[in-house]
Amino acid sequence: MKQNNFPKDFLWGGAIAANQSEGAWNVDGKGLSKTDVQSAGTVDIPRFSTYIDKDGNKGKLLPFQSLPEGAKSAVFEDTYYPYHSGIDFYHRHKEDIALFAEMGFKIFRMSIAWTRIFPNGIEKTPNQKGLDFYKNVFLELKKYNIEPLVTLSHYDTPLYIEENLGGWSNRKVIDLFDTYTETVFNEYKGLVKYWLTFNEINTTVMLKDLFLNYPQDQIKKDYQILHNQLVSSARTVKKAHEIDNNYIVGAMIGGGGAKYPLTPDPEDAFATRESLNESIYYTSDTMVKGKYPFYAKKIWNKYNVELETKESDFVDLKEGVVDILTFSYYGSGCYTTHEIKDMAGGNLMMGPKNPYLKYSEWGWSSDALGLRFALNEFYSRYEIPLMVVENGLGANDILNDDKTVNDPYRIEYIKEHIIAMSDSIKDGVDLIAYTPWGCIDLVSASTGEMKKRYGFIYVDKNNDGSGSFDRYKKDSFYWYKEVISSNGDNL
Ligand code: BGP
Repeated sequence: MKQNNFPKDFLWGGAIAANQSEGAWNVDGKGLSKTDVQSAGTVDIPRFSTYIDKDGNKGKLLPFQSLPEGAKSAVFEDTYYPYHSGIDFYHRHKEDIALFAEMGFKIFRMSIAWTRIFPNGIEKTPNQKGLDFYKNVFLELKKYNIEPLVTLSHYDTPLYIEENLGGWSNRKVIDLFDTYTETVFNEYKGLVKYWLTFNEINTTVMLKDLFLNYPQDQIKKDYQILHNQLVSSARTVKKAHEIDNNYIVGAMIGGGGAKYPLTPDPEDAFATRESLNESIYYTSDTMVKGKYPFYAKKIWNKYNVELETKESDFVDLKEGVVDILTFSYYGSGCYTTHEIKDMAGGNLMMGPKNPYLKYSEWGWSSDALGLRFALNEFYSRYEIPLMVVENGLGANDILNDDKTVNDPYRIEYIKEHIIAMSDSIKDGVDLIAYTPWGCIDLVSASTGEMKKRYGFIYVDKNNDGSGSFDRYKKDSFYWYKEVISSNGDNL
């Protein structure tokens, strides 16, 4: 008997991103992405980017810091860069896709590295080997009837653009991104149906909450960066529809969308609402409704933001509204106006610790009901199809001597979230897909570690880059396979 609410055509799958999985960082004409100069870190030690200053001294930058005058990004021989080898998806994708097919995936979220197609982001003609690589991946997926869901930009802007043009704060990058997206939309017509523009596009304006002493000037710049990306995203949606009206293009919002007041103090409730407006809805409202929300002005005033805009931007925003809304959800956050002792972080959030929730080894909360909360919030606001395109538990799995991995904690986590999604569908939410993050172990984005594993498939690679890179099925592999084949009945 059917126990859940998933529709027959529900898209079960998994998600990865180019920079965290492909490796082959300088192979077949690929240029450097800004993530290629990022070191490894830990939960306590932040990752940094490496450079040489104008006097030849080595230097390190935190994510929001800019290169000093005259400095150049550089790859150091004595530094380990975890993305350079990733999990070698570049060479092993056939084996990996076969494993996804064995689990019964209907959809697979991945991203294209802009630098494989246009190595510096500025060229006029694309790099054929880069185009061929993704074509082969899409063909391989097609073989198993797995629908690709392709993110066009997953935190990996070409390094050339970052260094020489000032990155996304420069409006010229909008045109360069147009060239890249138009190229891939034409190239992969018939092979791809679902596209996402920028991964966790709202991240830029959330950084200020993650680092102490975040520079005020940088906050203004962050709103400009986001504006340029929102315009770029809207133009991308328009272009996609012009090239193929079967293309479905989505927004991808990070940070979960579930945040609670820590106390019943009305001040806390209101401040929480304001915080959600700033971090999540400012971005998603603009992408879904085609214009900045009424409270945008208040936010700009708060941070003294004066956006550099063109009239055509507002036309683009209006005409380039997304078809679907997708988001990442790992756990919920709290907000308070009172003084707090216990802080907690996790996927772009930093705030008071919730005494009712469990926290992972990396300090991320686990809150399945929060997913139902977020799904209901997003759907009641927009009433367009939703996808949960990232979710999962990062844990330090152990590969047993017999090459098995017992990960009941992951099964438990995903199971609770599947129940929450099923309940949301019953609530009336039009949820069409679920792609848990890191369906195969990959390099962590926040810490650069390998041991923060999310996969149903174990990859034999260690934090320092050693290992055979061989793949092994975890217990959760067999469990998820059964979930998919029963369309969510057998949990
Ligand atoms: C999201 C990113 C992903 C991913 C995930 C998990 O913010 O879109 O790229 O890595 O978080 O984070 P982490 O890898 O830091 O555990």
